[in-house]
Amino acid sequence: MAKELSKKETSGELIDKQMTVLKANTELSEPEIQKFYSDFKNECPSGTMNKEQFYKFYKRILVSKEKDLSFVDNMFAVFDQNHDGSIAFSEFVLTLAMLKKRDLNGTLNLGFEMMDISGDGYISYDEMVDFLEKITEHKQEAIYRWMQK
Ligand SMILES: [Ca+2]
Repeated sequence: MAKELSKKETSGELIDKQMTVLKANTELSEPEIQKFYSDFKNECPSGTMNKEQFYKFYKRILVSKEKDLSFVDNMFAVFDQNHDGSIAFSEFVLTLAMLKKRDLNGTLNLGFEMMDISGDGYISYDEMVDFLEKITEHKQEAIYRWMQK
């Protein structure tokens, strides 16, 4: 789905089909999506967000409190759902909506996608080690306690 949308998004405006998909899969209204789109186009005039732009976004929005930038690559892989190296508007909005939901399936999928940097559907030994190395001791303890419940 994201792959189909991203091809068309790079050149033009948000089309009806994209709006329908985004409205159906998020709790956003049409004016909210249009506002998101106009902000997105301001930040990313090309219509897609590259890693450098995502780094700035991540630093400003997602980790403004703890300043932990170790997960940028992992989060980029989560947003870049079709793994073409950039984040299309639909990928951006759908992933933010998924992050906001926070149900058990969403949390598990997020954890898996954060580790699966290559996006091949498997977590390699190197991906696992890389992920665990980025987790601070404090976070490891929190995960351990969560697993004990
Ligand atoms: Ca993409």
